[in-house]
Amino acid sequence: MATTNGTLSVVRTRTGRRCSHVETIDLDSKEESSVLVIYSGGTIGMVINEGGALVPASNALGRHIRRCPFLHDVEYAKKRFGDKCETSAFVLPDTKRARRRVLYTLLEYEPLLDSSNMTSDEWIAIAEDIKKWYKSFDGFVILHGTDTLAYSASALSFMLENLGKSVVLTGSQLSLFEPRSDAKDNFLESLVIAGNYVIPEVTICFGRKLYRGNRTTKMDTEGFSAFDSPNALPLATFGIQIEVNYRELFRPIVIEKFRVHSKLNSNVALLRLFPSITLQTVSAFLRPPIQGIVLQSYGSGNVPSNRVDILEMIEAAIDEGLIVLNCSQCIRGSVSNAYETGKVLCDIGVTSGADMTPEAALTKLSYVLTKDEWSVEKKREMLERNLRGELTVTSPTPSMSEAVRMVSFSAKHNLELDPYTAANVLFPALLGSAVLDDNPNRIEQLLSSGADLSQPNVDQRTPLHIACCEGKTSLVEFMLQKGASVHTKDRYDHTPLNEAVQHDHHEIIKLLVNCGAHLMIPPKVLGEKLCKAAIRGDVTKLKSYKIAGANLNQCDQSGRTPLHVAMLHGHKECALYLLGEGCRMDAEDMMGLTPRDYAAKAGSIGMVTLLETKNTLHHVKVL
Ligand code: ASN
Repeated sequence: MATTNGTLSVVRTRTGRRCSHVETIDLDSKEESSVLVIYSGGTIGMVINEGGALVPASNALGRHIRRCPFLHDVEYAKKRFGDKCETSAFVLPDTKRARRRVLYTLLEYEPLLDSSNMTSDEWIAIAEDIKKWYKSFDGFVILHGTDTLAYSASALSFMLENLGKSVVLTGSQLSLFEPRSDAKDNFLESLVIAGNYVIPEVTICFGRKLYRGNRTTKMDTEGFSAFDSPNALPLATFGIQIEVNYRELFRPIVIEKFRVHSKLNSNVALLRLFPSITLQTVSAFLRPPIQGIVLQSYGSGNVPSNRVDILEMIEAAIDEGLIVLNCSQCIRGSVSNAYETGKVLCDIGVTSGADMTPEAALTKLSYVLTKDEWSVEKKREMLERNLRGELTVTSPTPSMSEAVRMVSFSAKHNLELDPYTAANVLFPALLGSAVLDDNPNRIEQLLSSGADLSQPNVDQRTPLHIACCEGKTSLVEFMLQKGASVHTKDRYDHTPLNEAVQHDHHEIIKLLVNCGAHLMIPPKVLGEKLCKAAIRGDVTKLKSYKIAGANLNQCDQSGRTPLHVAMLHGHKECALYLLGEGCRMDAEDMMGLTPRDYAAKAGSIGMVTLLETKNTLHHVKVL
């Protein structure tokens, strides 16, 4: 089904369900960022049908956004995209307080769904699209109905493994087409977050707050503050300033690339206990094909311990390999073994769901059950483990002693600093100096005092930028294992990977790439950089780009590849390296000239011979 929404042209997929082609955005300014908006449905784009009920309207939201001055800056788009501005990417107006202008593309699904009609197939489709476009965009926003938003966010949080970029889900209580809609703020704030902050989590942006998706639940059918995360602080709040709670962010702490786990097990169920529940009801939940249930118990994880019939039935099912995950019916708090009525569950092998929401517990179960490489014991163990910040593990509360010391220092010296400003300004500086001193112990100390590796300094540089620039390989590894983000861009648009490439730290480049880092440079600009290196005959630099994932056949604005210019300037070693990496001798520049023509025109006989040597490639490999 073809739909056009600005930059989007659509191809039907195998399932016939969704769109699959998106134009990427080449950023040409350091002040811009790119966001892919996946539009799955929900009230945000609904209209009233003939029957008087709200239903999603296809091909309408994109057109409407183009006419909304608070969501699309026509003037900027005209300047930026010229004649193509009517179909170009959307441009978020200048929000003054956000650093980058957010350019975004809309990918509208077909059909659009009320989220009550969504299934795990849609979660998989969203996860696959994020995978497909992961390298092309700085962040992702998913427009979604509110009814099952918490389920989708929870499921995605598990499926998107080693996530390094912001994925923000949002929706609204009133349609964007309505004047009093909450959609405008929710959408706009989501775009600001996805385009300006690296919050490597699946989050929900709603009612001026950003929540961790798998901690969130829909609390209100009517209010604009429809969501809450009762057992976790919001990750950010939107006032005059956007206050990001950096210390609360969850980050992958392994050096592994982003990947998507696109399988979920549907043989799961939620069993909510109630007084006088019959054995037949319980038994219906424990029978095949069910493989796991979330048992919603009373209070802090209690069940009727006098119902031996039920307990024996549950125990028998567990012995057969069924997983029973215990969560509370209460909105706030955790299950525990405080009461005899709770301890009985532990005694019969029920797994503790700690303080997970039912949405998180169910989707985690569904995810864990598809990890075929794990035994049942391992699956139970992983369910109790904190995988994506979905449950609380008691860790020592970081003391603010360091920040307090800073404040007393500032008080003594008459500097006006409250503890938060002090922490925001001074911690990044102290971390930076610990990096320069190659001192992991001091970094560790600062982290336990409340510092955060993702908190940027005034130049938006993180400690990882500094370590990559200085070539501190073991510190880079150390910080990646502490969750440092590889995607943060500094004031000059440099990621840690750019720093490592610029300074030719090959081991660091490898580490970063293994942790999911990739070059975010428009192809022609990359071509210019490669040609510049080849003009200098700088093989080390070309190797740096190669390790970072660059295509060495990439041409510049004039169609010249690095091999063209290496030939032109007679850099033999460089030409040999490029040939060895499979660079093409027949690549033509804008005037139809090949590297061979360049060598001939430059009068470099040696280079022509080099190219003409029959066994050049073999020779190069040997070299
Ligand atoms: N029924 C709608 C949905 O979940 C509710 C909403 O989006 N506010 O799609």
